Amino acid sequence: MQFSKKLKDWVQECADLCKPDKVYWCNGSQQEYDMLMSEMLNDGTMMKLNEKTYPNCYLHYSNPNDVARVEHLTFICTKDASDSGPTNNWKSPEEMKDIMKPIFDGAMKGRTMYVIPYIMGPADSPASKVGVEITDSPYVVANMRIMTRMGQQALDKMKSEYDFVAGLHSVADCNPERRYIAHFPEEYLIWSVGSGYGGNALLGKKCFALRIASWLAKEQGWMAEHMLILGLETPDGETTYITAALPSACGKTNLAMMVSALENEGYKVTTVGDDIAWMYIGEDGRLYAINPEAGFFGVAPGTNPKTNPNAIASLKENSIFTNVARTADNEPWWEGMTKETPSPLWDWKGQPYNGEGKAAHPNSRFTAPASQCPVISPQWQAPKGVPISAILFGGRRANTIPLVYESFNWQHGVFVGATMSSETTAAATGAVGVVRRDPFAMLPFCGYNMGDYFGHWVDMGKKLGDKAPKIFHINWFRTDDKGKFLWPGFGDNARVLKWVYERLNGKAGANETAIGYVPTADAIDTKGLDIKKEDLEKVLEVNNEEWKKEIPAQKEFFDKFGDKLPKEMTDELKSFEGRL
Ligand code: GTP
Ligand code: SPV
Ligand code: MN
Repeated sequence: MQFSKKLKDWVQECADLCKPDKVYWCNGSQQEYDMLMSEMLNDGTMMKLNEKTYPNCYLHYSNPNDVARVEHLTFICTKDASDSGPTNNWKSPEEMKDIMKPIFDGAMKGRTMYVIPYIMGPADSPASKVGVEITDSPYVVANMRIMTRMGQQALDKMKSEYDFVAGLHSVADCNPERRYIAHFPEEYLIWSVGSGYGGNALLGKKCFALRIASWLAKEQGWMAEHMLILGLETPDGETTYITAALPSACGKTNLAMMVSALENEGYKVTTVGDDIAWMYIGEDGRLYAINPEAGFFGVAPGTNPKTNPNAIASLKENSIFTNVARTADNEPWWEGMTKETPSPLWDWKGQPYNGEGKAAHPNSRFTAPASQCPVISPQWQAPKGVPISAILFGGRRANTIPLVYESFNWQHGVFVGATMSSETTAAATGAVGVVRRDPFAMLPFCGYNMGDYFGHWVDMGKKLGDKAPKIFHINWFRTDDKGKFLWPGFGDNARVLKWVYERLNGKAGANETAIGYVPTADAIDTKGLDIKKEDLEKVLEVNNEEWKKEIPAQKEFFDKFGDKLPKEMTDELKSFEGRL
């Protein structure tokens, strides 16, 4: 078969370059997982956590120089620089490979090369796609087993696929000076070297399911987005599906599985996905979404039985913890898990914690099977996906942006997405808390020219016509003068979802403002919520003077794209200025 020849040749090519001691083809079985874990326990890569309270759970400390995505070392290597665009790092494929080949050369000597066939998406979904990752990290293999459908089922699916996305990964010497995450979308190829961490190393996630997939999606007329997918059950017994794009560490996992504060009114949330959505236009002309992943790679700090009980339930067994702290009972711990810091405690570097700094790394994570989430949607593996009625964009902004607003129409919604901004977080290396443009929460993940991406969004709206989902914007993070969050967030965000749902059905009250439709204070259900009237007004406030200050940054950002910026976006910016 032609296909299996391509796979075999590529694996051989990688082995010739990386020179591993042996090549191992992963089948994804429990037995294989247990074998890898016992090897990692022996060599210190993993620690076993408390078998009684955290059965089959393990803890891994990554290299302290390797704890987050590295955006400055991430490249989109297209033949033509303009296809990568002004928001991505670019090198030609030849130059990038010339830089990386010497690092891969012999990098797996003394190690095993694992070949991981995997599916992104439910095995029987026509929207799913196959990938193969080659890695020298058993930690990556173990995480990929939770995050994807891995092993034989992928090889089986490949037989009917025209191609697969190939990803070569080596931790090599884990040197930040010799670390690159490179994408060659024209070849459906990923090369990642020098990091063993999360989004840099689990190549199915950001590298394939967002960067390469967004390229494919543009070519093929679908969408690959950094979005959660949730089902909102409403008092009439129906479920409305909503996606939301929020930048890294800005609340997707939490929103996707929240315990609704309005559960006794009949509003309940179920989870389809917490990080990535692949969306396509279905036979009925509506937009459908599948979750390409099979697990959660969630932010640990801040997760506790109050903020996110469903995450806590999901990670209680069969999970891997990365860079969290550890208690005397061999249980994982992180800031925000309990009020009191346990003592004694060992920090994420394995040192006794003396109360200075953070015990868990701010970007410490849990890897948990999605099937363990108590509110996983009965539809989460539906081959067809779920029909989307609303799309939310959001960011982490201390000022200016109200709790929620609705865009005037699809094109205006695309403008809202294109001008998104957020404070940076610990999910990527670099300064934290700096406001930057993060269009569609895709700044670090768009695999092609972001100007063309805006155009693709405009086009999708034209295709969807009156069946297009309504577009909203949310911000849980507005603060008062003292820096305290004005909105309680978490389960109380259900109050915002209720408003969104009512807007879809033409029921809820709103004021028309320069930025869009903003709820009237009495349109947000505050039953049982202890919030001061002035805080609610403040969190919903639209101050045109503050918004005028956003315009120069939006213009400057748009100017980067030159003639790649769709005219629709220039028009929207002009009308926005006019309204202000
Ligand atoms: P990635 O996995 O990096 O893509 O992140 P994410 O968007 O899934 O973010 P996540 O839900 O893990 O939340 C990140 C941090 O924000 C955690 O520390 C949460 O506790 C916190 N957070 C989430 N939702 C809220 C909210 O409604 N209010 C406040 N104040 N904090 C929140
Ligand atoms: C993110 O940073 O958006 C994540 C974590 O979801 S990682 O897989 O490391 O990209
Ligand atoms: Mn993410």
